[in-house]
Amino acid sequence: MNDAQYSNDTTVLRGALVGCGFFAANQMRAWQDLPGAEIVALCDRDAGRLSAFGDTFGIEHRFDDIETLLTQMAVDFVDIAAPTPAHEMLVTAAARYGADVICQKPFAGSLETARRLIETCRERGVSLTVHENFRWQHAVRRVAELIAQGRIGRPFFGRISYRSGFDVFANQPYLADLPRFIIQDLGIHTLDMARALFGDVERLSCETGRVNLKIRGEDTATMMLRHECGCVSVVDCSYATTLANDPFPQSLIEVDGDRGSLRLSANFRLTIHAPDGGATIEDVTPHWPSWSEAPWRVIQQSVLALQEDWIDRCRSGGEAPTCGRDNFNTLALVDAAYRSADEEAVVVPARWQ
Ligand code: NAD
Ligand code: 89V
Repeated sequence: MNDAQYSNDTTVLRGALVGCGFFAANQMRAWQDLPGAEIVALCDRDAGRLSAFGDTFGIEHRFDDIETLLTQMAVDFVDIAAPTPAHEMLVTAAARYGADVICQKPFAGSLETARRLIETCRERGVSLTVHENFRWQHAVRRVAELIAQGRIGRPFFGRISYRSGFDVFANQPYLADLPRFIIQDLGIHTLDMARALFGDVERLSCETGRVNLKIRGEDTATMMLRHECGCVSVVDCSYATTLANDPFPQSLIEVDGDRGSLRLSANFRLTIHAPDGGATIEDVTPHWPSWSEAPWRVIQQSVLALQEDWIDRCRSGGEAPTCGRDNFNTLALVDAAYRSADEEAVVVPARWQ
């Protein structure tokens, strides 16, 4: 659909949710909270999951394949919560039927595929939004807002730190088998936050490690980014860190500017340090969705915020901040991080142009 078809329109957008696994429940609950959109059909290749999900959320129209769904149901958008290997086929099918696309991260398995999907959606006149939710966390948005307002002057250093020992493999067992794990699954979010706060990246270096020998991929990564604005950031993530008060799944943020600094701590206290030595503490605890539950609340809040913004932009004609073209540059940082670790070199990431 093009933007003009939605503008000044208060009809409820009709969507299909594809993939009824672990994470889809968050997207589904968020849609149910939002009056501007309704999920009218579900699709999953796994009959058991499809049936359980449909019953839980009261969705009658259920399909085991996207083509049949799109032939039989008129939908404005397709929300894809299936894993990355299925994305190319699903995005292409949705675009072919003229439906706007929301797609989970990583939205493509390679930069080449990402380019192809962006072009396909453009040619078909449908929007492509990546469901990159971490930058939609309330506390992260407040940090971004303070930086944009110039509250700490020009940022010259940033740190986005995600360290945890939480057993992510319990809910998402497939993560243990990924040859590339933490950067591709989690670092993609923290790298995207670095871009949201400090802009695009000129060069990047990365060191990885595997502490948990029961999994295939790396579970620690430490990345250093030189942003175009001159700011240098350290983006570090670990699933091998033992902590008494594990902040999972929060990211802790530090930003130093030439007129002050910011510190976001795990208890949702954001401290703004001023040049005169004073400090102001803001409580940036989000308003939690009614259906959210520990420890997933920060993620669930960000899912709701992303989807709410997506509906607003459909109405106003704007493009989502995490549209395909924007997210290409985040995907390029993931690609650059692995290249840097493999080649033991500083890497210049690809860039959408
Ligand atoms: P999952 O394995 O629990 O669920 C995926 C579902 O997709 C399964 O039920 C599977 O049968 C179905 N599926 C696969 N191929 C399909 C196809 N061609 N057509 C229809 N259904 C198909 O996985 P998950 O943990 O829910 O992850 C799904 C996606 O969400 C991944 O891309 C993952 O990276 C992402 N994710 C994002 C976040 C976040 O915070 N943004 C968190 C967790 C997972
Ligand atoms: O966001 C994600 O993709 C999840 C988690 C936060 C658990 O790593 O896999």
